[in-house]
Amino acid sequence: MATQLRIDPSAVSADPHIRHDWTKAEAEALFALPLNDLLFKAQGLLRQYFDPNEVQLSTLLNVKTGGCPEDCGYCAQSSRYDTGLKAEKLMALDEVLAAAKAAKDAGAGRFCMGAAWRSPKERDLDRIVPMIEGVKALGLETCVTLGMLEAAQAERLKDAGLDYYNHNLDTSEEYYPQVVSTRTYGDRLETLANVRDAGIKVCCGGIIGMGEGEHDRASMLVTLANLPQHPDSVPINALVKIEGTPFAAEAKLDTFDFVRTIAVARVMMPASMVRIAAGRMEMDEATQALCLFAGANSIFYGDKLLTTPNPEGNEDEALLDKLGFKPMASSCDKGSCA
Ligand code: SAM
Ligand code: DTB
Ligand code: SF4
Repeated sequence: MATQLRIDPSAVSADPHIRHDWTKAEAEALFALPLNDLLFKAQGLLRQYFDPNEVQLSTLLNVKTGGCPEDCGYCAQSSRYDTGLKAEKLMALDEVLAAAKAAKDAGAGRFCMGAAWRSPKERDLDRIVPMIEGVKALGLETCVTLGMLEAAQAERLKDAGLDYYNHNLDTSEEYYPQVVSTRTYGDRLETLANVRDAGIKVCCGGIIGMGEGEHDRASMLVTLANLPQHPDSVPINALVKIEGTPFAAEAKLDTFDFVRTIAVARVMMPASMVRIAAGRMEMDEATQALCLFAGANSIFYGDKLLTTPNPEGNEDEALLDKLGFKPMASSCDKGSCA
C-alpha cells in the first residue's frame, strides 16, 4: 500500500471500506445519489485514508511516439487512423533523463514513461530498463506503460526497480468491443495479473466520454474494485478527441458525469490514488476543484500528456496554491523507493 496512507496498512484488509464484492447495482446506486450525498461520502472517505489537502503529481513522457499497430478507437498513436501524428523512434536515454530531471525540479513525485507498443519485445526492455534505473536514481517514483506484458517481462521490470505499471481497462467489458478489437478484455486482465504477481504497483483506470452509458462506467469501476487488490492508482481520463479517430466527433462529456465517476471511484477504492488524468485542458478551475473535492488526489503535471497538451505547470501550481493544496511527498522523499 502507498506510504501516504494515514491508516496502518496492515489494517486495510480488515477494513470494511476495502471491498472486493461490489455489485453493478450498488455501483449504479452510487451514481444515482443526489450529487451532494455522493460528494459527502467521497470526501469523507478521502479524509479517512489521505491528507485531503495533498495532491500527487505525476509527469508523463511519451518515450516512443506513434506507429502503433493496435486499433484503440480513441488513440492518436494508432497507425490505423490518419491523425497527422508522425511516428518516432524510441527516445535516447539521456533525453529521457533530462526530461525526468526537469520534472523533478518542477516538483513532480512520479515520472511515467509511455510507449506506443502493442507489447514490448526483449530488445525494447533492454532500452527501457536503464530508463527506469536512471529515473529512480533521480529520486522519482517510476511508472511505465508499454502495452501488454508477459509474466517474465513484469519480473524483469520489477528487478529494474519499477514502482508502477499503467495498463487501463479503458471501459466496461460490455462496451469494450466498441472501442478496441486487437486485444481482448481478458488480455488486459492477464497483464494486470502479471504486473500484480511480480509485486509492481498497478495503475489502472479508464476513459469517460466515448459514448458509453452510466452503467458502463459503473461496470468498469466494479471490475477495478473487485480485482484481488485495488489498483494503487486509478486514472480517470476524459476522452481527448483526436481528429481522424472513430471517436473524433463524440458528444461533449457532461462535467458532472466526470465528477460522479471520480467520486464513485473514491468510494469503491478509498485507499487508492484517484487521478484526474487526460482532459483537464477542457476543464475550468471550478471543475477541477470539484473533482478534487469529489475524491481525486492526483493529476498529470506538465504541459504535455502523451501527444496532446496538458495545463502548463505554473497554471497548475497557481491553482493548487489558490485552493490550499500541497504536492504529496513521493515515497522516494520518504526513503522507501531506493
Ligand atoms: N500503448 C500502451 C497501452 O495501450 O497500454 C501505453 C499507452 S496508452 C496511450 C495509455 C492509455 O492512455 C490508454 O489505455 C488510454 O486509457 C489512455 N488514452 C490514450 N489516448 C487517450 C485519449 N485520446 N483520451 C483519453 N485517454 C487516452
Ligand atoms: C492514463 O490513464 N492516461 C495517460 C497515461 N495513463 C499514459 C495518457 C493520456 C493520453 C491522452 C491523449 C494523448 O496525449 O495522446
Ligand atoms: Fe497503441 Fe496504446 Fe494507443 Fe492502443 S492506446 S493504439 S496500444 S498506443
